[in-house]
Amino acid sequence: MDKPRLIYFDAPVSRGEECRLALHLAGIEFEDVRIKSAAWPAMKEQTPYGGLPVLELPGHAPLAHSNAILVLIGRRHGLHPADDFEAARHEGMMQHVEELRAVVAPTLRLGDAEKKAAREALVTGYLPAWARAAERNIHAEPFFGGAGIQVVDLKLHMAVRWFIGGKVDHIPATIFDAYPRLMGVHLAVRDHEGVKSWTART
Ligand SMILES: N[C@@H](CCC(=O)N[C@@H](CS)C(=O)NCC(=O)O)C(=O)O
Repeated sequence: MDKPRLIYFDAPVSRGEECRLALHLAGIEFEDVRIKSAAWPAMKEQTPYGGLPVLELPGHAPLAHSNAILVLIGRRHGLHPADDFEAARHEGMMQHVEELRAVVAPTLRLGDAEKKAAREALVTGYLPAWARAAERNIHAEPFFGGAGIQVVDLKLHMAVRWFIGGKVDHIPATIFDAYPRLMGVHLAVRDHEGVKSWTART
């Protein structure tokens, strides 16, 4: 291996896409390894924790868990705060996004009727509570930490984009409309030139 490899499923979404974006914004040339779903079961136990993404860096063991990957890239390439308290605050928000995914992911596997009930409950309960907590922890603009884009912003962007695309059944695309700071971060990332240049090539 002579350059970093980022291994994820063959889709521009979620934990994998936020890591690809971080590598791209960091200016790192990397091998974008995309795994077809059919190949995954045989690979699963070969990964550190049984999930993707995995980042392979020359001379190191494979690294898993999206937040660990993002923080490493961010620290090395100016996309994560140097101040340790501010860094921890960013990591808290990144964990907040992971908790959202952990709550919503099980509904992906439900049958139609159960999925509808579970998602409607999320719309009235968990999702607004999640967004309110995100909103009260965003103190700057346009990005979470102020003027510069950082890895936490990529994570917030991917989470918001997932829901407002209108493709998550039973969850209205307007779900985060009432949260201007959260939406502001999402829009600032969407419109960032480096992000657009990645999106344009995939
Ligand atoms: N905590 C891990 C979660 C990894 C994870 O669950 N990834 C999903 C894709 S986003 C996955 O690998 N799903 C397939 C599986 O669990 O078998 C992270 O942040 O990367």
